[in-house]
Amino acid sequence: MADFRAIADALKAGNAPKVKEMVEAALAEGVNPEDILNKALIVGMSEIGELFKNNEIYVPEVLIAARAMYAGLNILKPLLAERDVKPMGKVVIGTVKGDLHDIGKNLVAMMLEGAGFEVTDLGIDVAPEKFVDAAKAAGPGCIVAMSALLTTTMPAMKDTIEALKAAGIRDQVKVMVGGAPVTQKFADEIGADGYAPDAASAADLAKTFVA
Ligand code: B1M
Repeated sequence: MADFRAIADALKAGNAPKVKEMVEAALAEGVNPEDILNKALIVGMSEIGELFKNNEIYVPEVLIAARAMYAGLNILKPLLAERDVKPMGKVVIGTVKGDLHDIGKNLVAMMLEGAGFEVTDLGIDVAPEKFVDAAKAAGPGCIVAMSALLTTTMPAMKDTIEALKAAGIRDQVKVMVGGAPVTQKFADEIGADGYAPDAASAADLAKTFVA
């Protein structure tokens, strides 16, 4: 009988080989891949998010846990695609134009993926038009997630929202922003739909957009 709790705990301990082994064993037993995703990987990753949010663990532990999550997720992905299991929602994420910082953005992308979202990571130095093209490709209802670490690149978030408006798709997407210099006040000023101070809160916020 698959032990979802044990898989979640191995993920939290960052034990990628163990996660891989237990996911494979669960599949061999005939356990539904969706159950492994929802009851083991997402549970473990969301507990990691809480610990990180409460400063009980730090970036290295999150990265190690995320690596263990991917060890399981990479096995499940093709099976979930075959079964046409719908993701929680779609997110296009990137660090805005002019900005090369990606450690925080990568953590946010990992937490979103760990929460069951299909994430398209556009990388760093992402121009507004590139966000627009990716949002069009992801389709209505997707989330556009932008990260900025420099005060000088924060205006690119507003530029991207303006580009979404100019493309006629602003009302079809949700926009969330974050990064060390970004605040709720700034998010409100530029007309974003939401702001999150950390990666775990970003996943929580994204869930509210698709609820
Ligand atoms: Co740069 N850098 N940097 N840097 N760098 C800062 C940001 C800085 C505060 C350092 C300082 O002066 N004290 C400063 C910015 C000052 C300002 O604008 N106010 C700065 C500067 C000035 C620069 C350069 C201009 C330096 C130079 O060349 N003169 C240059 C700019 C390059 C460019 O982007 N065009 C530069 C370059 C670099 C490196 C390339 C060397 C490197 C980046 C490597 C990389 O990312 N691959 C780097 C680094 C590492 C930093 C610091 C040291 C660390 C940033 C980081 O990764 N933090 C940083 C100083 C600091 O913060 N102590 C600094 C860890 C990460 C987990 O946190 O990214 O905040 P963070 O992400 C958090 C939250 O903010 C949130 O969740 C994450 C996890 O909880 N979050 C979101 C992030 N995105 C989100 C999106 C969301 C929601 C939440 O929704 C979509």
